[in-house]
Amino acid sequence: MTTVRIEALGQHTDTVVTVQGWVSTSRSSGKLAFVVLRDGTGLLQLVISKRDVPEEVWGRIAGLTQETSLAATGTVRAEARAPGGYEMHVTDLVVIGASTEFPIQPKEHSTQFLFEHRHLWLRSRRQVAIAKVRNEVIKAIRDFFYERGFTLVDTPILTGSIGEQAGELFATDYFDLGKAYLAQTGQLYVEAAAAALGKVYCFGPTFRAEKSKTRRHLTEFWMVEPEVAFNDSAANMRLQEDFVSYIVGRTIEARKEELKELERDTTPLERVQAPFHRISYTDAVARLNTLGSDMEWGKDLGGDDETLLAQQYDRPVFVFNYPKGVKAFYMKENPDDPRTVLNNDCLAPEGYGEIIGGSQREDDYDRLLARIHEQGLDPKAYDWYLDLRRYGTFVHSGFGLGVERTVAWICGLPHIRETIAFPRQIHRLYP
Ligand code: NSS
Repeated sequence: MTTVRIEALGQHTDTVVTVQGWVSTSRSSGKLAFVVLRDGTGLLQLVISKRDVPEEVWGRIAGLTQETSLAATGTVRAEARAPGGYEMHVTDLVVIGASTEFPIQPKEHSTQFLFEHRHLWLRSRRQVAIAKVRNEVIKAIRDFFYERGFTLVDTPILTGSIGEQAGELFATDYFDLGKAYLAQTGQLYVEAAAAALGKVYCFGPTFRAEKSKTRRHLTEFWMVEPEVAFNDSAANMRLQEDFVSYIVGRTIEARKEELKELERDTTPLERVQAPFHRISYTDAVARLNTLGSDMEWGKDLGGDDETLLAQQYDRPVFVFNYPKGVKAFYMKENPDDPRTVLNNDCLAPEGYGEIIGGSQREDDYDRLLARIHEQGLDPKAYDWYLDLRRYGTFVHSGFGLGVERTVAWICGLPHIRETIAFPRQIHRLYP
């Protein structure tokens, strides 16, 4: 007997096949039973008629509770009204694994309860849809860079004290060498690789011991970080708008079903096309003040300010050239206004806030060293990084896009914790 996945049933109509999966719902009238089966590739309605199956098979119907795993054999027919578009008229059915009192029932559960049962919650239709959107976003990211001749460079997760902000590091003992830290970013390493390969990116998990309990923060998240030799800040923003438009375009095209399952109105996503809006930090502060915010020049934009500003635009907006004081040491000083740096954030519309942080890098040895001192960092730890300015320094820029924030925005989810299978938050390390 041929065993097939539900997604492939279209090639097996009017033939007898076996499918395996888990019971989503089941109901029986005493003579006729309907079971909706789920195998991760789709849904299939099983129709079991008492008179068409041996008595022992009919005897199993009562045990087909939610999430029971089973194998069913029968003839497949197209049936437009059935979930998934096909129906199987069952001639044999074997229970693989019973499931009594599955903890997640088709009713309201608290968020706390659902995250405690995340390993089971993943099976729900919404969670499956989110996982598939995430998979598409990641594939789009890799394709975008591959098509444009970028080389993927895998950067270390165990690092010396190198990163964004000293206070937000996870540390672990590292043999005779003292502490190792989980990477907050791969950026400094891809800067080195950019001098070898021209256009590079890294893509992996990054870690921040931030005590931020917001809907936009995880302690472990995935970030993709391209770095391009000879790109200045303006070219960096052009790359970002092409990149984000590509990801969104691909996902709304390829994941229509999943976005429908998530009840995402894709109209605002269809507008996500280059060019994006651009506003300088200084103008943004003035704009925010006219909108009623008490934002002061010199401070970083908070989540509320980002939301308020982004609401003024119909597509993503770049806020560029922030004050030096609120940004990382490696950003290049703005020659036209040394109080600021040549950087940008990209704010997503509809209240989703910052999805990208990027900048042109300080390529001047002396200025970079001065910034390292100013920020109280240990110059010895950055000696290799300074080498990039000693040996053939070059204008270069790059950025980091957070995968979870991007997926939350595309799916229309209020919180990023559902965008990753097993989210790590300050108060959650299990399952
Ligand atoms: O801190 S960033 O703004 N920038 C960097 O790490 C640079 N080293 C990137 C680069 O230029 N190569 O983080 C970049 C993005 C940010 O816009 C968010 O989308 C995401 O990473 N991000 C986060 N996502 C989830 N949780 C947390 N805690 C988080 N922090 C940043």
